[in-house]
Amino acid sequence: MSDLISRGFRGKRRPAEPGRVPPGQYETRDFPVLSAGPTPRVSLADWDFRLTGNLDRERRWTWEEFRALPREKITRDIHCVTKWSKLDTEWEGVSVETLLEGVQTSAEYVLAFCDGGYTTNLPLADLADGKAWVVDTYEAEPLPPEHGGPARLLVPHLYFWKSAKWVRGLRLVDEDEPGFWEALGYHHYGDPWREQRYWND
Ligand SMILES: Nc1nc2c(c(=O)[nH]1)N[C@H]1C(S)=C(S)[C@@H](COP(=O)(O)O)O[C@H]1N2
Ligand SMILES: [Mo]
Repeated sequence: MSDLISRGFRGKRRPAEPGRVPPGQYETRDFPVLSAGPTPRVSLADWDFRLTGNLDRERRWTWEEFRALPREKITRDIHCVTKWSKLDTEWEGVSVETLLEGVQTSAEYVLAFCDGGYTTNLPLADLADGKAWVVDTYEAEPLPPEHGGPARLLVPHLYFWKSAKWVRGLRLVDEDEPGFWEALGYHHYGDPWREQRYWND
């Protein structure tokens, strides 16, 4: 009897807590790979991270300099516009707030740029107040290349296409300009709780 109960219990997937998954999303335990092109490869010796555009002076970190910055552990839910959500994903990296320390700018928007040419646009305020990170570690392991390693942006409060893989820097800009998917019809902001999937949502 107890055998039966425990077998049944083990086999059953615990449904997501109500309110945890935004409208129109379902929970997955997998980690799907969604890339618009091939996985770019860059050696860590050639890797750097830059802040460019409208700011007092450009900033640049080599891989070693980036790794020496103050780091945070982050546990967040992520939501892909193709409707999967993954709960309690675990990352480590540097908050964008840390990277922006001391930066003087009048820019209100950012275009994140990546190896491979992908871009995505965000309001600077969404990156600046401690809810976005450049992460290099997933579940305590180096971020796998297909998921954006060596480093990706993590902006979990927006749809996951804003979390640019293979990110190499942020361009601070005065005018919002669409990134790769935004130019192809995805919403410029992308709040999953308001289902901002496409231009007119
Ligand atoms: N550089 C780059 N970043 C990207 C993408 C991409 O094609 N290229 N795809 C985006 C989309 S649409 C999603 S849903 C997530 C997927 O991340 P994953 O492959 O780690 O699940 O990465 C986002 N970041
Ligand atoms: Mo996506």
